[in-house]
Order: sequence, then structure tokens, then C-alpha cells
Amino acid sequence: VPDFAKVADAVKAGDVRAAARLMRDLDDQVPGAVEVMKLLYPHTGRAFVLGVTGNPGAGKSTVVDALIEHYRKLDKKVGVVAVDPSSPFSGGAILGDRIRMQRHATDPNVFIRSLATRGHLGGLSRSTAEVVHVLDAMGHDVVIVETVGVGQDEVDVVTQAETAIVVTVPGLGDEIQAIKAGILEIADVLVVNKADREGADRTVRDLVAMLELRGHDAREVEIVRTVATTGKGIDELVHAVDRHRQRNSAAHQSGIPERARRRAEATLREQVVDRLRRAVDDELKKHVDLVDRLAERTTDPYTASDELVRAITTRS
Ligand SMILES: Nc1nc2c(ncn2[C@@H]2O[C@H](COP(=O)(O)OP(=O)(O)O)[C@@H](O)[C@H]2O)c(=O)[nH]1
Ligand SMILES: [Mg+2]
Repeated sequence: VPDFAKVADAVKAGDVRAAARLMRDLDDQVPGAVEVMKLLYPHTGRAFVLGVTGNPGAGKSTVVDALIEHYRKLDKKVGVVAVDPSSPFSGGAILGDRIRMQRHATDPNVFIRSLATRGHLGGLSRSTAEVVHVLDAMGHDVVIVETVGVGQDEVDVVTQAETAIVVTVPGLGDEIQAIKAGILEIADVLVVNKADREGADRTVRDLVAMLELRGHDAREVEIVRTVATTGKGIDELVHAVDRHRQRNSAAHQSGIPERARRRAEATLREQVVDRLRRAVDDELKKHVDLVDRLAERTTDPYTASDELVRAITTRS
């Protein structure tokens, strides 16, 4: 019989192997893993969770690497969750992330975990939240979540962060127009990376104009130029992040900070949605007859769904 409390204690003590095993068990949906998570949750909420999103190739991993460097100099323990789609077309992405952050791989105060989209279908956001909670409970001061800024799943992932950084690059005038409203909506700090390239000023101007168009106050969403490969601008980026964090906490000195509530709500929603989705899949497998009847038109989707929902709710 696995001793859940013992595993939880090991994770809380920062035991890397225990944490890695727990993350694997969560992936494999080993039932005991949830019991350990229940014990860990009261010990989470201390880490500063920073989201980094943007198009593939924008330099997210390089920015994250520079941020790790910055926080390590301040003697902070840093956890990283790199979420990347592992479609046949971008299968190398995670390998790229690993290479970009390689120099920190041997640092005992840096823990990097890659999550592939594949295998987390629909549950990516929940999986990410769980890994963030484990890293938080381990005592990481900062947890950085890197995710590609496409799709609802990725947007959901970023809403788990206290501060969300959106990384763009110069020379993509049209592409900036194509940045989804949703992505701009979630940006707390905008980064124009690869500022060593032509057109950074124009990109900044375009972003300012877009923010104004959307009614954002320029002081609310700061725009920072970086050259992640050399570390140029990273100090300024961290300052902008700190200022956002301060504004966030200053506004809610009484009671629970809004961002913390939103994060808790998102965590709860993900958990419920994920469980319901799995319950629906399980139940559908058991009701082949119902699907057949629907296909034959001897029942309708409304009556059939009533029946299925009833079956799910009486079961749980
Ligand atoms: N010129 C230049 N190249 C950069 C900069 N930041 C990242 N890169 C390069 O852009 C490529 C993609 O970077 P990566 O961090 O993997 O992007 P990601 O897909 O957004 O994580 C790599 O070859 C980096 O070396 C920068 O500031 N300037
Ligand atoms: Mg990357």
C-alpha cells in the first residue's frame, strides 16, 4: 500500500524523483496520484506563476531561458512547464525547448517539465494545472508556463498564470493583425523579442495602436523589447512583470486577490469538465444501443441525451 503522506512529504521537501514519479502517475491516471494531490493542495499558492505564450519560433523558450537565468541570480528556485503541440508537423518543438534551456538542466534548483499536447486531448489545461501545483508544493518560488498561443486549450493554460507574457517579433505586420483578440486580451505584458532585427519600433507602434483600439490603458499593458539570445531587455521585462504583479495585488488588499480566485475557479472548472468528459466517453461506450437508435431515427438527440445524462448522474 503506497503511503500517500510519505510521497506528499517527499514532494514538499523538494524531492525531484518523487515529484517526477508523481507527475508520471498523474499522466497515467494512477488513482493514488490524486490522493497525493489532495494532500499537496494546501501547500500550493506560494509560487509566482508566470505564463509565456506566442507563436512558434517567436523565442518563447529563449525568453524563458533568460528568465531562469535572471531568477537564479536572485537565488530563486524555478520550475518550468513547457507545453507544446506534438503534431507530426512540429514534433521537434519539445526537443527545441529542452535544448534552449539545456544549460539549466543540471541546476538542482531548476525543474523543467515538458508536456505534449498529444495524450492530453482536452485535458491539457488540467494536466498543466497539476504540474504547476506539484512544482508549487515543491517550493519553487517561480513557476513559468510556456505555451504556444494557438487554440482555446492554450488560452486556458495561460489564465492559470498570475502574469501572462505574450511574445511577438518584428517584421510581422500582418501576423500581428492576426494575433487573436483573445491572446491580446490575456496579455499583461507584451514582449517584442528579436529586437536586434529590423522593424522593432514599428511593431511596438502597431501594438500600442492595437491596445488603444481595444481600449487598453498603455500603463496597464507594458510593451518591452528584448533580445532573448543575449539577455538584452530581460531586466526590463522582469520589472514590467513585477509592476503588473504589484498592481494586481495592490488592487485587492482586502480579501483574496481576484487573480487567485480566478485561478481557483479555472482549476475547479478544468477538473469538473475533464471528469464529465471522461464520464460521457465511458457512458457512450456502454450505450451502443442508444447511438444505434439515434442513427436509425427511432429516438432524437434530446431524449437520448436525457437518458445518457441520467445514466451518468445516477452512477456518480
Ligand atoms: N535574432 C534573434 N534570434 C532569437 C532571439 N530569441 C530567440 N531567437 C532564435 O529564434 C529561434 C526560436 O527560438 P525559440 O526560443 O525556440 O522559440 P519558441 O518556439 O517561441 O520557443 C531560435 O533559433 C532562437 O535562437 C532574439 O532575440 N534574436
Ligand atoms: Mg519553445
